[in-house]
Amino acid sequence: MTCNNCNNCNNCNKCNILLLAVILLLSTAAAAANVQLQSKPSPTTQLALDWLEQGKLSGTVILQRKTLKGLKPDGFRIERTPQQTAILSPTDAGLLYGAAHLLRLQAQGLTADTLLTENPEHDLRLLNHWDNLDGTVERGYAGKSIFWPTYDKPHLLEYARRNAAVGINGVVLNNVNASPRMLTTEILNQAKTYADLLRPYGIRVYLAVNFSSPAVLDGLKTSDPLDKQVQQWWQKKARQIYQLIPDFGGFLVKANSEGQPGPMDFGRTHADGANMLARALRPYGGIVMWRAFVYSPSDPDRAKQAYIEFQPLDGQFLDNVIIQIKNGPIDFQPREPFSPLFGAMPKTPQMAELQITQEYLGHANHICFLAPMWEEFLADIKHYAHYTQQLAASRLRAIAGVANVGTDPNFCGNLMAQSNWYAFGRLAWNSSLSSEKIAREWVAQTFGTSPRLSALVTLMCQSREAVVNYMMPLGLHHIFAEGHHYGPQPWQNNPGQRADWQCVYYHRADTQGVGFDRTQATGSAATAQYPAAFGNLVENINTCPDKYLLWFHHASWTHRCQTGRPLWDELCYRYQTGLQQARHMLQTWNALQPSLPAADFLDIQQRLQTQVRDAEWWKDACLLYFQTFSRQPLPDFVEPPIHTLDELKAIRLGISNYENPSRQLLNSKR
Ligand code: GCV
Repeated sequence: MTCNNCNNCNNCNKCNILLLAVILLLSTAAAAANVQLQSKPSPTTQLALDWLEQGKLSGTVILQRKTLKGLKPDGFRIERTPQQTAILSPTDAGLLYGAAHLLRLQAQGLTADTLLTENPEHDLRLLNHWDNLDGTVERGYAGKSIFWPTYDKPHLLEYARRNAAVGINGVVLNNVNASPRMLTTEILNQAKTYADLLRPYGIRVYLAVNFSSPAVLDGLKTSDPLDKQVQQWWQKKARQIYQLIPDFGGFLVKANSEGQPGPMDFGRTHADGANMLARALRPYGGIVMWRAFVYSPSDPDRAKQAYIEFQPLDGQFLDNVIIQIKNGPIDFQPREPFSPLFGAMPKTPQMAELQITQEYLGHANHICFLAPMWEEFLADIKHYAHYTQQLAASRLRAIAGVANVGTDPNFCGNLMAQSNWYAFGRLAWNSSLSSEKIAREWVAQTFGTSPRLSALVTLMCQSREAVVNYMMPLGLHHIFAEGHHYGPQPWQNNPGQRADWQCVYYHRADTQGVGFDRTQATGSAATAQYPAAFGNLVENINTCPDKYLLWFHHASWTHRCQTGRPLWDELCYRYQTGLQQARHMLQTWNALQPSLPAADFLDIQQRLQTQVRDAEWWKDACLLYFQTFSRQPLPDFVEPPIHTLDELKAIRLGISNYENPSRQLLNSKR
């Protein structure tokens, strides 16, 4: 554990004295808003003091570094008496989080309990930036990279503040599709600049690395992890990094996935690759986050492949390796069951990877609050995969979110999307928080506490289900347009390409029914990878929740859903409901105009209008297409389609220009 004062010692004498000075100074004198400090506190405690002062927190607040039983390093205790409020924490970062907590309460018109203790559930709460060195952001909808090729200091510091305010304490600075150039001296020096700027906010930097770096950067004959020279190359690189960045967090690796190099290129395993990097980082306390997002065709069902590749490696990873797993077994769909890998590797630390950026949820055009999706996932892995117990016993407790941040002045492409960044941080701290509580907190801090704004909280909490309904209800998945993943293309079926890159592979519609049979009885047996309680539940079509029906079953068009409706009617009902929910969101927003800043109101209003048109598009495209298989009329409750299937099939959106002329059709007939 490094000391918080200099970040590179183990509580040396020098640092102990410094810490003592800060404690005395803060505990005897530091009423946040009105006390003159006689000597400098640490940069982190100074930030806490600044926040409290700027937040005009009423009364006297004392910050005190203190080790208390039951407090984790980043945890804090708040003790409130009529005279003063004390924030106590073993670390400066904990004091900062405590200050943020007080401000969060104040923004909601609340005061702290007389005694409250907060500990983070995950020690490492990380953002993953999919930022490329040329400034583009993979799946980014909020402008360019905030790191590459250059940065704007005020924007970066505000980004840091927002992270720290929700407890995010680590950032991976670059895309998992990593350029080997990331490890050049020039780029590492730039990473050092970011590490220095982010450090006061309690944020460490991490890098995504390309497994072929030794060969590509320095001409080694191989990047085989069992090769001595390769091992030495990584050791030397680690030494160089830690000389520049003493508190460097570690590496994130996407290996043997979607064309990225990895140990399997040399006949080695993921464990061989991860352990080689882990050995290089270990002397400095660094970790390796090794992604399990792999889908080599080891099985005809893509949903099974990561489990097949990783589960047998349980117990083979060194203790500074953690396996990073996307929440679902496919790829950040609007709704997926949890990945069966969770809980299936009891001897290996695991971390969840959530996607904050809305790759599959309407980019920055659709308003979709993601906390309900994450709440559902977290509840499921707690219930079925014993996540809480596993976390408690784990050597490394971490969680990551793929960032939705860019150079846009509002960071996230639109103001409402900031709520997802906020929600990720809050859930990383405490995964038991409800979506509703998080939404309430965010609304209060963003727009104030007018009682009318409770309608916005409701809108947010319902928005994810609306998106699922108009895009992919009942367990449908991956029927997006290829490439940019915006808009429907359930008919996509490119001859000669990988089967599992085609939409028809996922929905398997035919005249009998629709859905992917993943049962043991008749299908791919993906259900067998799950803990029995979940596997049995979804194996049986009569007990499988409707929300996962077509994920696990090829259900007949006449199958009676749990609502009592036959499948075709239910599908129609969901798409129609999704459209109505999108319209309702727009109406709710319109009614909130007096309570909202004008520019934000108009910007989100326009996006909601687009969202309604897109919901019509999804409904028409999917129902007309699936109707060619069900051969049944649209029930009366479904609005007649605005567009024909042929017209909708003709829409071709560019990968980077999805607002191109072919989209005009969606407006033209309204
Ligand atoms: C960073 C999906 C996305 C890719 C992403 C990949 C991953 O395939 O579409 O953009 O690449 O997941 O998570 O590695």
